[in-house]
Amino acid sequence: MSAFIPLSHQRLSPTESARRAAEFAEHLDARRTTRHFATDAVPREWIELAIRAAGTAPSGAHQQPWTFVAVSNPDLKQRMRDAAEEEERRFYADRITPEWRAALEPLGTDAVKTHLTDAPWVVVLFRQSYGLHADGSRQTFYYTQESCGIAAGFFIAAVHTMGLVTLTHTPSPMGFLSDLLERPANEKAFLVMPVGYPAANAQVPALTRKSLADIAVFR
Ligand code: IYR
Repeated sequence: MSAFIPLSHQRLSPTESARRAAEFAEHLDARRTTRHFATDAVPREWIELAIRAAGTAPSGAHQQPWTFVAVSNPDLKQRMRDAAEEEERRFYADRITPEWRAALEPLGTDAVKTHLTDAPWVVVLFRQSYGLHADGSRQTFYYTQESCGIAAGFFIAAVHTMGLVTLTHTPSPMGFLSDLLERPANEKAFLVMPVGYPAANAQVPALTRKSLADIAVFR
């Protein structure tokens, strides 16, 4: 039985809630994913703060089943890029289906992953598929996919809020990241997120988002 404490909360005026709601939606609507990163440095403290923000995400049974590995070492980033590109070349040559190729076509993705070496930081989110008790036995973790998805969302929002960009990169398979980053067997690479400033000539696909009517149903 855990202890309970009073919730710290101050109710906003309806005007203030409405104002913040509109401002936040507009703020997130300005976020874009780009593949083009500047090589300019980003302080480690900013990455630490984005990870702190991500670590506030709700998680199944509050098990916080995530590990963020933040890589700035150029050699290590290069090795990650080499390994990712090797997998991606196989993906784009053989594993991709015609339907998948058509879906990716508007995004202009290919096996070349310059963002993994251009961005000053590459943050790899590992999902802890189970935990380890002090005696080394396994502890079941619940809803780890959902938990890590939410934490990734918080991280992405934090990066956007500090005026930086990130790209949700999912090399497949991602097993090479466990080896390169020396992660234990209970951790599975979940998402790769290069973080930095956009390149001066950064481009994004000319995409539109679904409208509210397309994504929401009210009953
Ligand atoms: N993992 C590949 C392919 C890829 C898949 C999806 I779904 C994307 O939205 C983008 C890319 C790659 O990283 O290129």
